[in-house]
Amino acid sequence: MGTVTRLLRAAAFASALVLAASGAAAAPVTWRLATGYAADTFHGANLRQFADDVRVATQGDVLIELHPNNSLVKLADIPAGVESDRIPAGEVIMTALVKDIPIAGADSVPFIIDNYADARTLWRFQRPGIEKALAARGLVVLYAVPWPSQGLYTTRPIASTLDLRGMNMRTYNATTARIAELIGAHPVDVPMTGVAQALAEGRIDCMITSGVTGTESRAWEHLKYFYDIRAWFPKNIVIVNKARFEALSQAERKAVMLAAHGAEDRGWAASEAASSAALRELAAHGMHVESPDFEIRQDLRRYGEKFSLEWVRATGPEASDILIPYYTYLTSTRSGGRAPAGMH
Ligand code: PCA
Repeated sequence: MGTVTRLLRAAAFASALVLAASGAAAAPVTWRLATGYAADTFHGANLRQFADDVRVATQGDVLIELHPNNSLVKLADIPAGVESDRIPAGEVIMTALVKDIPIAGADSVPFIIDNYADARTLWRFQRPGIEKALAARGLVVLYAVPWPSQGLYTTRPIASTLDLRGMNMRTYNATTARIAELIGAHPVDVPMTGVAQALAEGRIDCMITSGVTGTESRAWEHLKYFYDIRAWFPKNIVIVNKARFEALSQAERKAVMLAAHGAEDRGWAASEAASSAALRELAAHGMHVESPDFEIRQDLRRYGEKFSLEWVRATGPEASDILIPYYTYLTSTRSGGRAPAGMH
């Protein structure tokens, strides 16, 4: 090798080192983010905005590539996928974590939340435990945003939950399946992205989900009644593999977390706005949108209490670590509150 070639090589190597050290030549980091939900739901729009904010704040150094609709991995497999780093990031409904992290189930304890402010209070007390449990599995929490409150859809009017016995009830996780079972309905597991088709095929005659999901699935084509029972406010949580997160520079981590805070605030407001718009849309399509009458409420409460008790027992002291401060806060800020079973 000639001296000139050798010199040129040395110079190229030296400049590569300088570039690498300055970070100028570093390729952008791309996180694929899998979600089991549609891109055009308010959660999807919020995620897009979050990805955009991260890109802008890191000057294109951190890119989040969205894979909606269960297209990359199915919803149920997302937590394990992110844990094993098969996919760097994901969005799941928090109750999907309940088998490994029982306190995630606080999200579907029925009838303990009246409104978005209560839901946010619950999240405040639930978050430290969720963060800790996820950190132990190598996961970092970015943000969580609730679906609107869950209402009851039926093909025909119901006078009590006895009328739900034997109906095919659409469920979306172990929690909703247990509720169907308690009520005496047949659980039919259908992911959100399959609800419209299941309705069209007449495979379900009732379901508990938000006005938003009913609207997006054109529920009115098969279901005629919507009872605004406000059963619970399940949250979607966005997580990232911890090693991936820690591989970012300190400034990038800060930028991601800042964008995540923004996404959380924006998402809660979007959820609330989408909730009222959805109920108006259900009614505009001829659905009977009703508040449940006293008997149905009493009935549902009984099942709700049974479910809460099961959850409190299965979860142990960690359940009280969330629910006691939650109720203490609620009762200190207003008279009453909705006390769950097992916490009286
Ligand atoms: N929509 C999702 C989860 C809760 C909701 O409102 C679904 O029905 O699967």
